[in-house]
Amino acid sequence: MIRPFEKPIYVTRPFLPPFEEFCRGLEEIWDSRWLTNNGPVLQRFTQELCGFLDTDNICLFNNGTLALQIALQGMGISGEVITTPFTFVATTHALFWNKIRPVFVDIEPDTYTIDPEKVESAITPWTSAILAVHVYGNPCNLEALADIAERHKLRLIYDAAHAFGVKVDNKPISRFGDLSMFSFHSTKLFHSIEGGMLVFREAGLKGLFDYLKNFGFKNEVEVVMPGTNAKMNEVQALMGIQVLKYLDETIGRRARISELYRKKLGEIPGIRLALPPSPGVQYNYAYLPIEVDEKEFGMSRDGLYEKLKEWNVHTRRYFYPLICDYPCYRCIPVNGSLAVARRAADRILTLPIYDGLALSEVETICDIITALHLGSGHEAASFASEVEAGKLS
Ligand code: T4K
Repeated sequence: MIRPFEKPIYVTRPFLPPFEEFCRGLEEIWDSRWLTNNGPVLQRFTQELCGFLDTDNICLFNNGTLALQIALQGMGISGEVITTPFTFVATTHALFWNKIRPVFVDIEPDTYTIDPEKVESAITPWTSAILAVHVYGNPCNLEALADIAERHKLRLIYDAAHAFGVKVDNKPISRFGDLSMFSFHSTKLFHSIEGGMLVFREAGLKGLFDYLKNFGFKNEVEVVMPGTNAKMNEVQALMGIQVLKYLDETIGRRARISELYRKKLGEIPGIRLALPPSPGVQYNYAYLPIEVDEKEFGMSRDGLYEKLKEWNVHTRRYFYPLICDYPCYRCIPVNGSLAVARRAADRILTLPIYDGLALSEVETICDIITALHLGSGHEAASFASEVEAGKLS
């Protein structure tokens, strides 16, 4: 008999390096008494990332949202930017904070990334850039977007928040487009507690980004522009250095989890794994999105989300609702139909995947989903009533 999990199974859990290893790193920070403002650990982290990504053009920030805001500001993006509504709300917020008008267009059904054809048809004289998202770490249609950007003289910016470690034709995903933003938030497979990174083509942007993240200071007495405070601190950088050491192992373990989900869920009618194997792409297995077909599965995506909670499995509906449906963005006219994005927002559920999730736990999650499909969720119902009765917390 399948039993509900005793402890909650979350959609993700941060990877943590061995505690003693982190403490040794902290000792160095204690000894130096240098906590932030471009300290030695941040410089080391920057060097390591330059090596990892094979470029000198990177800049680190205290989170991905501010990194993206500063990228748009530093690149002088204005007017309209064509973007996707199927993403985390920070993608659009970064435009808003720069007084840029988002133009939402539909996504592609297989990768959930922005549809290049829709991008092309939304271009106006006011369009200055495309802001595309490698959602779940699925690479966008890189060639088509580059072609459109070149022909229309638009900047091509990638929100690569989910895509650290992804490679296309053996090249880091940051090689594509004018600039990519990565999030190092704790919920990401690679993290620095909180953090963000810009990787860019033009070396000249580095100085600008450095000013913008540090109040615009050039030296003690000169402020060259109205910057903000978006610096990564030394403890964040230490976590980043230590997590980076384990990245390959982490991705390997996630690949095995993903494979097991694919095998087990592939047998259930109405469940489709939304991570298409694609030639030339090395995935990072950051998320485990599935599409639920209510008719075939016998339960809606929301029904499954609620039912799984009764089994102590806490999935997420990344990304529902669509950004254009949030009250603060509802006033923005939408370009054409968003049928594919709406379907994805209504059907996708992201299942637990993280380093430390045991394969036996994945088996159980899949067994629960199978049981729910077959309509034999009696144990779940009794678990829920025990919770209600205060027998379980
Ligand atoms: N662009 C895109 C496409 C993004 O997805 C994001 C962020 C950004 C831009 C902005 O980057 P940042 O400024 O965040 O660097 C989470 C993250 O906070 C957010 O970083 C992420 N995307 C988004 C997709 O997910 P929530 O509100 O879902 O997180 P939360 O706190 O509910 O955490 C999810 C689960 O993770 C929890 O149920 C339990 C677990 N958890 C979480 C934390 C923070 C832990 O076990 N330990 C933890 O410390 O937004």
